[in-house]
Amino acid sequence: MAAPRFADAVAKYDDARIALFGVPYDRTCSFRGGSRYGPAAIRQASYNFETFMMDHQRDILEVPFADLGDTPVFGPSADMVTGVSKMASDILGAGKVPIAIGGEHSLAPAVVRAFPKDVGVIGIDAHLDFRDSYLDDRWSHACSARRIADHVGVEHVIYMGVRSYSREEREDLERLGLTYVSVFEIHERGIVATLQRAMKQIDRDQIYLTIDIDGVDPAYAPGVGNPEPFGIAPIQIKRLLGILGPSLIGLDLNEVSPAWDHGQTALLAARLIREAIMAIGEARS
Ligand SMILES: [Mn+2]
Repeated sequence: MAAPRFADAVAKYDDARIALFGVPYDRTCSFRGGSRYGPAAIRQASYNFETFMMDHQRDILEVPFADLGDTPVFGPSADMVTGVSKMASDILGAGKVPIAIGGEHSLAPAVVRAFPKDVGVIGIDAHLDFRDSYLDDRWSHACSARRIADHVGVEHVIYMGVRSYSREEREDLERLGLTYVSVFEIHERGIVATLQRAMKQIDRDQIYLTIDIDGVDPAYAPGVGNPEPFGIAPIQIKRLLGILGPSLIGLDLNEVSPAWDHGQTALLAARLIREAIMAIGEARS
């Protein structure tokens, strides 16, 4: 069954300021699979919400955005990266902000590669994703931060909400100079102070955001491939989006895995995408 387009994505492409697209790809997943069904579940969940957004006192229809549907199905991860980069490049070339809906986290470096190298990248993730390769695949979802760092430089990417990495990743981050914000620091100091530290650290005016929904606590977002306790709360990501709005040049939201969900993870993902659309729209109105 074909998924409907994302709710309120009624703008014609030429008129849209933001363009959504789905990446139903999960072939590098090593634990709980199924994020290829994420885009459809998120689109369906998006119909839960009012077009008028009380907290913004605005209607989301004031921000023209389009849904381009899903990318084709890809086999090898390198093919996915090429296809997704091309899609994002076309959207950027048309002067629009891309929002990619996953699918697994391997799509994030593919989108980032469509941008110039002088952008900064903030990630939300339970995991550092800093392996150079995983299961013989350099484009694995376990390598997202590493491949992003290849493009923008290791000093211009920072993942927030981290509470898991391997011994090898720890050695590599120290050797190569990657920084991150642990979830424990966010719980101690709050999302605003830690985001300010992250923005100062990456020192870029234009910021791309990659949200792995497993950065959120599994109590709120159980429908993920690799759940990790002690996560951040949804309202903290809303706050982060509001602060990042004026700097946001694109984003993705990934790793929603509907088979492990009772619907709440897809709902949260849809709401966060709507929040991002409002944050981008308000910053540029
Ligand atoms: Mn993750």
